[in-house]
Amino acid sequence: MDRREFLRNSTYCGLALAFGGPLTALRAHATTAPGDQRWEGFYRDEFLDTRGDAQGFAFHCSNCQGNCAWKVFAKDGRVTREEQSAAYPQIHPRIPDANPRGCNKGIVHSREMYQGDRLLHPLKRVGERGEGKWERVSWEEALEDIATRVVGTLTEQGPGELMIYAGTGILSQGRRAGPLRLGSLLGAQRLYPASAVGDMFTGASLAYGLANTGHSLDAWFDADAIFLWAINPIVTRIPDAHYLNEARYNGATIYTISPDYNPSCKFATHWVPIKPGTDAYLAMSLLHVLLRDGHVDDAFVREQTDLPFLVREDSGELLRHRDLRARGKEDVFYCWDEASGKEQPMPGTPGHFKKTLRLGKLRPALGGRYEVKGKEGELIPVTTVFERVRAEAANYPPDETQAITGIHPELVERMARDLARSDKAIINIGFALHKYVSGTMSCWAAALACALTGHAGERGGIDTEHNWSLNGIGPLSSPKPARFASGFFSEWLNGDMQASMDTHYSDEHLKATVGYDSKDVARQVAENRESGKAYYGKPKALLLFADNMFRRNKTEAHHREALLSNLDIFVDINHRMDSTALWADYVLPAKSHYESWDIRGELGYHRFCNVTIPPEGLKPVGETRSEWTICRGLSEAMAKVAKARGIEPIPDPDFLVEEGDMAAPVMRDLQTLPDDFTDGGTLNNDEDVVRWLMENVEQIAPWTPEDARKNGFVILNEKAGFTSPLYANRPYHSFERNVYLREPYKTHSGRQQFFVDHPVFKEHGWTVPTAMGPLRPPSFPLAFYTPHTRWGIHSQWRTNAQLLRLQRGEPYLWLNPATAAAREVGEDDRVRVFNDVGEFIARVKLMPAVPPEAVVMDHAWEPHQFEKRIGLNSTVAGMISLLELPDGWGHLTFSPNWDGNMIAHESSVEVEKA
Ligand SMILES: Nc1nc2c(c(=O)[nH]1)N[C@H]1C(S)=C(S)[C@@H](COP(=O)(O)OP(=O)(O)OC[C@H]3O[C@@H](n4cnc5c(=O)[nH]c(N)nc54)[C@H](O)[C@@H]3O)O[C@H]1N2
Ligand SMILES: Nc1nc2c(c(=O)[nH]1)N[C@H]1C(S)=C(S)[C@@H](COP(=O)(O)OP(=O)(O)OC[C@H]3O[C@@H](n4cnc5c(=O)[nH]c(N)nc54)[C@H](O)[C@@H]3O)O[C@H]1N2
Ligand code: SF4
Ligand SMILES: [Mo]
Repeated sequence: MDRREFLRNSTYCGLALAFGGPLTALRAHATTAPGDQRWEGFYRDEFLDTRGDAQGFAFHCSNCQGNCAWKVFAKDGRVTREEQSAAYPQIHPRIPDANPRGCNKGIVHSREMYQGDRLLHPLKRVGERGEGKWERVSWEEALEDIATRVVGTLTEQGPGELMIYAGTGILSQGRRAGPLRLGSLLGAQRLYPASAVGDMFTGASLAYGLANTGHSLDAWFDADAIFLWAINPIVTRIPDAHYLNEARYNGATIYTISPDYNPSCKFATHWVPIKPGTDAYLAMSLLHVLLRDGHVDDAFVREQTDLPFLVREDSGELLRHRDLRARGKEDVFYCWDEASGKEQPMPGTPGHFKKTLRLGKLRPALGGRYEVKGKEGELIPVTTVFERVRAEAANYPPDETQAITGIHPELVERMARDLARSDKAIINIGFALHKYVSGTMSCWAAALACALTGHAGERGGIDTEHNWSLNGIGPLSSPKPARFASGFFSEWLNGDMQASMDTHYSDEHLKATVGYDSKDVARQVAENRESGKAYYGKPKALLLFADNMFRRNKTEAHHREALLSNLDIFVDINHRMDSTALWADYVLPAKSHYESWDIRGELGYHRFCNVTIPPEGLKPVGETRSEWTICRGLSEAMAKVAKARGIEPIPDPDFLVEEGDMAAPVMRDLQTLPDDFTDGGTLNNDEDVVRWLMENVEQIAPWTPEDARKNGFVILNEKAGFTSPLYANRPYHSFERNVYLREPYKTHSGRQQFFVDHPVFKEHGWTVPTAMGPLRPPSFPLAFYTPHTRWGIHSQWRTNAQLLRLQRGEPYLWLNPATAAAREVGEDDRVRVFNDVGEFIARVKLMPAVPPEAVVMDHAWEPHQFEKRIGLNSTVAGMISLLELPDGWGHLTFSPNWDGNMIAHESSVEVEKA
């Protein structure tokens, strides 16, 4: 509702007219004398009017980790406002509560719902793809045509040619279940979203066998030291950022490590102004100081890590049982036991009969060189992982890495000291770190720094992205096996990304900065295609839900063309016309955040599981339908086609099920699809789905939808923690089961792992954490990186008029005044940003806070907000890291905890006046 509309509709109207028209009325109020209460009346009336006649609850199911409960008000079936719910209980009198939660973006959704780019009706493309010519069609017509074509793909080409991908626009458990379930019944490809977008924490995967690990954010409050490493919580974790201020007030020392003075820096005690992409050098220098000064928590390291494991000096590999015994095991590893003066198998390794980290009488040596007798009686020289780590870290004294990182040695010493002497220290690894090739190493080294200083459990440690464990969802989202595919790897191949990598990065430069070249990448990619990371080929049919694939990917247009050229049919399901929907054959209008039942409990920054319950009597916006309803409609339309054509169940031999003593292929039965989808008519709508989840996910027990009606949320129980219990009255810390109960970690060694002897790691000298990068080529002078924006969750809310007014209304980038002056560019000038893979045009905002060697731009303007509709990813060359490709070595085997990233921040650019 705009101002005029508001004035027309509101009860204030009569009063305004009495003053001689709305404007006069406002002016009269603006000049009221002190003590005049009429302004208050104005707002009270607005409040009353927009609080409407019905109230529900909602959260935003976008890729925002906030997960905030809102009250949503509606009048005459139309949402009129949202208010932050402030009902979360305090878990302990000494810990600040999680209220009120919310942000500038969430609160505009009531307007965004009705704004101009909202999709209202099914649309069918009538011009060329991307031409923007559409015809409005009925749901029946759209579903029938889509069903006919998808059934054609399935019967003629097989189930693997269909991709049903649910992107990051619906990351809740309710709304996401529709596309997942349909895809699973049909055997469609399903990309792993975390790696498709570049949000994998492979450094944490290496160390813990877990990518997402950490704390609930109230755990910041009583930390002694907090290291914000390539993360900007003031902007990207808005509703929890208060815990940082409160921690500071409570005595914490806070470091921010970032090239720009980002908004979180002013809440820190120290800013560590690192040069872009050089973090692995800083991390190695931290290790250098810790080891040099003996800051080693001896007991912790011996028991909880692989640092005492023996390494063969001849082969450079871990000493294994099979080295000592004929037919010995692959996964039993050894230490040098000081008590018995010989090698001993470490308990808790996967192949050891003792499934505990408890050392008993063992006293594993951390250092030294020894000899052990091999299976043929030969003497094998061995040393420890600890020695290897110490030797590697010795190469990175802070006064030498300063030339690369720009960080003064005294600051590094201070960081190391603060980490070592803190009772509780947390290193938050931001999502920006693994968008550099060195991110894996930086994070792995930071994990090692936490291990050396004993930071785990209640003493803190690494925090990447923390999620809760929700069991029991499988039968809903994956009743049959689907083609779960590596996200980054599929995007790499589907988008033909190697082409722009080869253009932008020369092999000599690659070798010099990261030690491998494009041939090494191509070879590993080919090897993985044969045997490793799950990849199912370019799809022929794509049903894309809530994903802006053609915006988020690197070399936008090249990726798009490579994928589109192979597609017989592309259907986009979104609540608004985004840059990807623009290229679809069909666009189907979805409901958005406030409009259907939903539930979200997996985000681990707080313990509350939010539930969306739309206000009573809410009218659909246009002809929008929920994802569940759309998928049910598709299943019905497909069954109709299958019946008409007499299509029998299609065998899918990629997946086998037991049938008596035999293995039989899974059958994809199109005729029974609607019944299978609704589970015999019990899961008809979103409310049914939410009820099912509340009844079947044990972490949500004992709550019911009726409980959620009180405040829009329920509270997860103790079982929600992956690696620790979630205590009712304490912040969550990870790895308590390992640290206190001595349960093995989910790694190859059963311990925190800092030595990997996969052949690729060995060949490139990566067996222990080391430094590499930065990779950006010198052919263009400026680094280009794109932190996440305050004004949207990626492209969501990015076109909202209110928010655009707060940020110049059109795409702009930040330039250091010196960088701008050298190019005779001034404030608000239009500039061309270019390199050898693309170019785009944007305005300049002069910003002393960004480093002179970089162009920094808020991530996720829509390409169609730029001139010529070319967005910022046009200048980002494709790049994947060889470190993230190896597959099939212990815990480094494709799974949600081992996949890779599309590298976003290693391209370089030049800027000139447009
Ligand atoms: N408001 C808002 N919140 C969001 C999102 C959003 O779009 N908007 N998106 C969500 C999602 S999906 C994600 S992935 C996260 C991302 O949020 P964050 O984890 O905070 O990551 P970024 O914003 O990409 O970058 C954080 C900071 O990294 C720093 N940085 C850049 N390059 C380097 C470097 O080379 N070294 C170091 N040490 N620091 C560097 C920059 O100062 C930047 O501000 O935010 C989530 N939250
Ligand atoms: N250069 C560069 N590239 C990057 C990054 C970077 O930092 N730099 N960051 C990367 C990261 S971390 C991420 S997470 C990705 C994010 O990139 P994308 O995954 O493309 O995220 P969005 O642009 O938010 O797209 C989500 C879509 O979901 C839609 N949507 C929202 N709610 C609903 C709903 O309820 N129903 C339906 N059907 N649709 C809905 C939204 O309208 C939006 O179009 O970008 C990646 N790309
Ligand atoms: S966008 Fe995220 S932080 Fe903002 S209100 Fe919604 S859930 Fe909360
Ligand atoms: Mo992300």
